[in-house]
Amino acid sequence: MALTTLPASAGADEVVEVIERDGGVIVEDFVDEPTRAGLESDLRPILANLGFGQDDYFSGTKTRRLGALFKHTRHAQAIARQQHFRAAADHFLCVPEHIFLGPDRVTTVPTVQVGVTQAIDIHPGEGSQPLHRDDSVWQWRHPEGGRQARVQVMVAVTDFTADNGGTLVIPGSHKWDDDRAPRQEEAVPTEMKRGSGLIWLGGTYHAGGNNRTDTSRFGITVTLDLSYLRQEENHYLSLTLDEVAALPDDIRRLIGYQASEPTCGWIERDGIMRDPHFLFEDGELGAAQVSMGRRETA
Ligand SMILES: O=C(O)CCC(=O)C(=O)O
Ligand SMILES: [Fe+2]
Repeated sequence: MALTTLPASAGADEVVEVIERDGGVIVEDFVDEPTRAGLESDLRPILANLGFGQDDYFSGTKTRRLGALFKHTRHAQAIARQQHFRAAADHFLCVPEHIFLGPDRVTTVPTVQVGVTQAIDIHPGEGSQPLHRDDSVWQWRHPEGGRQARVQVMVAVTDFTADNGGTLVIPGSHKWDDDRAPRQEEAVPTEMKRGSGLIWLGGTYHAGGNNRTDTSRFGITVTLDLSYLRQEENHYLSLTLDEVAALPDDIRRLIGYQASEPTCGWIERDGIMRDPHFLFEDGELGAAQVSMGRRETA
């Protein structure tokens, strides 16, 4: 079963309906050509100066990854604002819940925030990633009252094909519980023209694919996440970096300058997703890399 592709003229209802059913959908012309070309010309030169990933479990060894995209290109803004993406995030994430304040039943509606911005450039010879759910960063459980925590997009900067590592997706896997392991033969490749976007849920199993061609597959992923998946008090803005540096190591880590398995809280430096505590280790990058956790089964 291939993923459904909708034209850019599709309504929000159609996009939501297909995602409800399959866990993901491809939208053609997700960004216009000037935006796609701008993303490519702003980011390719930066990527070209980065090394490859350093682990064959997740990040790959023939893949270049760049984060902090709002710093590197103004065209990333168009992705975060794209209408189908936002409509899907509104539908799946901005779900009202009630709480009680004494006798008063009060409705709360979460907002969304950008969780990840990452350019992913898969070079020839890269193998496929293990199939995974990106909401694993919070150990999200399924079904969590049917709630989703993340709506994500992969924008094709180059064409995505079955041969060049087009994102593998298991349709319908957003409905699976946590005891079912994903199998490679259940996954279908995302085949889409450059400028298109694959929108999928944090609970949908997917993976970067194997690039068997001689050119790179360049995509940009942006996530919209539940805004409350963060610290209640915003220590990042309450203390300056100098004030944080003056704190003892254990307190610094406690207020957020530490990543959590698997891969939550990273900062990209030199193309590697790093545990942020390296920032305070005498300016040394160190070997700090986020960890996916320990493998229990082969
Ligand atoms: O590059 C891709 O197609 C997917 C990458 C991915 O799923 C990830 O790095 O979490
Ligand atoms: Fe992923």
